[in-house]
Amino acid sequence: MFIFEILTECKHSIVKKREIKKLYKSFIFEFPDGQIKPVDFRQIYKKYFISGSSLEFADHIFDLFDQNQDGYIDFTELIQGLSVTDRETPENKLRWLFNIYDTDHDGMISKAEMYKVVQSLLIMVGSMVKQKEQNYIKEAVETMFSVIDKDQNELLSFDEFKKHCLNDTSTIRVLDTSHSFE
Ligand SMILES: [Ca+2]
Ligand SMILES: [Ca+2]
Ligand SMILES: [Ca+2]
Repeated sequence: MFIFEILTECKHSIVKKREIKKLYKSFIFEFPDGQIKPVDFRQIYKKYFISGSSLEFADHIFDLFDQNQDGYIDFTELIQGLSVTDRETPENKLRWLFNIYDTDHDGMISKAEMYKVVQSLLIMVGSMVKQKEQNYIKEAVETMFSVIDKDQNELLSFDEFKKHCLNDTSTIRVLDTSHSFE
């Protein structure tokens, strides 16, 4: 089974040791040298993301996964990147999550960025996004901004984001599709 399909299956729970072994087997089967290259990642992206959506986003996600910046995603980085383990501190996790949403790296999350990323992540974990859900995402983004954006400048700073997420884990459940904060 394709590794992203397995990850979709376990997206609602933190992956157990036994499941990690299973994931590792599929990972090695698909990537025998233990590394995902940017070109592989683009192919995964094309298969799982909306057709016609920008490949820049694939490269952005690739960079975030490639924590040691060696140009490859190894198994550990993949698992950590998909937030299916709970080893990291909340602060690190939030920073990672924040960086996913801040696609232009300007230190702020705009509504457009949040909308685009929520949509892309839903598709990455295997949900089809239908028109009805697109409206739902738009509403969810509006609601999130009305609560999180304290100074109402239509942008979320890391500070606003962190303060809110540490107090309200339901936001994390929406933003982090792996539900790993439960
Ligand atoms: Ca790496
Ligand atoms: Ca930004
Ligand atoms: Ca703000």
